[in-house]
Amino acid sequence: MLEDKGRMLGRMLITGAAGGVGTFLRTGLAELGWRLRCLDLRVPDDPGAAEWVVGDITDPPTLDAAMADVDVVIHLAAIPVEDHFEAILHANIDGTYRVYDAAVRAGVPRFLFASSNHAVGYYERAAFRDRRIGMDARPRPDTFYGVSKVFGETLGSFYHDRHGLQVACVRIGSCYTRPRTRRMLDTWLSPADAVRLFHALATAPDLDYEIVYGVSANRTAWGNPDPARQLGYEAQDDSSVFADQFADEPIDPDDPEVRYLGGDFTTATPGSR
Ligand code: 15L
Repeated sequence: MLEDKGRMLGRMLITGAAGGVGTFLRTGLAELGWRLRCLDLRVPDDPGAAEWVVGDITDPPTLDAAMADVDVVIHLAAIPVEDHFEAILHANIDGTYRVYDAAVRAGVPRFLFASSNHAVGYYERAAFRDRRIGMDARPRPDTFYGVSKVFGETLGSFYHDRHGLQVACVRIGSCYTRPRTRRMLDTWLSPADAVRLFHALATAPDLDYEIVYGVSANRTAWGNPDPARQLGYEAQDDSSVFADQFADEPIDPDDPEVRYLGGDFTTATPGSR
């Protein structure tokens, strides 16, 4: 075990570790000294130094094997966009339940759930020009995908209250190497800040249950940064450095990408993304 600010780093399970965010996190967290166990449907071409478990999160024996001697779970595995409700129900709702349940049965103390900005995607952007949206705002999911993320946040609250699981739910914005759209200037989470954020949440000395926004220090961010900051996250990157590349784009206030926090997810239909 390695020590980080007085807290011992142990074994971390990352579900969905072969995906985009999973790849950013497993690369950066390994460099910080975490002993990683990665779970996904396949081993990627760049497996790194991690131990890999190949299987489906809805398979109990796979999960039981993956949870052995784990100190922190980062649950990323999910359908990452809108889809038919039956598919979302299987992967994102039943799958998330099974991962939480396996973690509690295995005695894992801490659980970091990858929620999404789409848990509040139907709020209008204009309402948050001069103020930040906090955790007290009721969820307004913009898709069945967003509903599944609200479910995961709520299930985490239940598992915290019933079983004492330490839970942080991260409403991840847009985690890519750079913003891909103008809207992402608000929601960008740089890969390096994603590593900083999840490392902070994994090592925070006092975590009960919290919902935090997963974004970089973007000048136009709309989520309240305080809960994540109080858990030790200090974002270092800012999407403003990319703003010029979108400067010539017309801004149509009726465009869902402009009007809503969740952008064009508000008009997404299964398979449209
Ligand atoms: C998400 O939660 C999606 O999984 C990701 O693909 C992006 O669409 C992101 O939201 C976003 O809002 O940019």
